[in-house]
Amino acid sequence: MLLADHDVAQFHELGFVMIEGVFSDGEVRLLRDAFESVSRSDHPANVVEKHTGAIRTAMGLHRRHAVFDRLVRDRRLVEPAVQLIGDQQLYAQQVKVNVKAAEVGEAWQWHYDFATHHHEDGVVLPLALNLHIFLDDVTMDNGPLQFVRGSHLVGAHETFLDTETTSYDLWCVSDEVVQPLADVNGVYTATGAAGSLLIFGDTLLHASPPNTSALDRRIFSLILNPVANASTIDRRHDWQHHREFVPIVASSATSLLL
Ligand SMILES: O=C(O)CCC(=O)C(=O)O
Repeated sequence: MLLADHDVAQFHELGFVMIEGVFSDGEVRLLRDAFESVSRSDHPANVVEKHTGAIRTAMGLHRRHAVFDRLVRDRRLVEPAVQLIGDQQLYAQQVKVNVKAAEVGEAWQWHYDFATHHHEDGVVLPLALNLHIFLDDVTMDNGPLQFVRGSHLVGAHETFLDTETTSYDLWCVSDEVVQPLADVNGVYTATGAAGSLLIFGDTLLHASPPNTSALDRRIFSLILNPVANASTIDRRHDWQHHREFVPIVASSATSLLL
């Protein structure tokens, strides 16, 4: 699946692109079931929220369930990534579902992914793409992602390591840095139906508020990075940054349903 020219243009201008209706209802059900199965296991890659113990994120999923192994090779993810990054061999750097459970799902602070990839994993260039599939309808109330439009064009923002706010350590950007840019460029809130595909780059400023609604908000996330730009530091768990730098080959299958 290739992106239309206007989607590619939007990605370069704003730093993200969203396409609704990419995965069918049946595929979304399959992915939710696979997630429910891995989330029940006692595994260190299931990270829980700081305040309630509800699951926050489940990582390393392509190594833990056959459906996610198929998904990381799905042409609807791999082909647009190659199109946007350029003709490079890509590996699966991180494979997870960020949950944000109804009423207890906590925030993700303002950050850009490359700050963590660089500081923690020694990745040299901000080339990775974060590809999301909505596993629930994402609304204004259940903790949608927010992006500062065009913030990927500004250059490196000053960062700090936040080990306090949530259970997941993250290199963050302060509100004092984000706010002036958000005032000028505007903020886009990524709402949409389950089955939507959202793609954003490594230097785009983003965050998401707590889930104050009665509806879960589960989002699958695959980060693809060029093999030539692989991590150089092995400090974090493998499930936080995989070190099997094997190029992903897009599958010829047109559906996840066998
Ligand atoms: O799931 C969320 O709300 C935030 C996810 C995020 O920030 C990320 O994938 O980098």
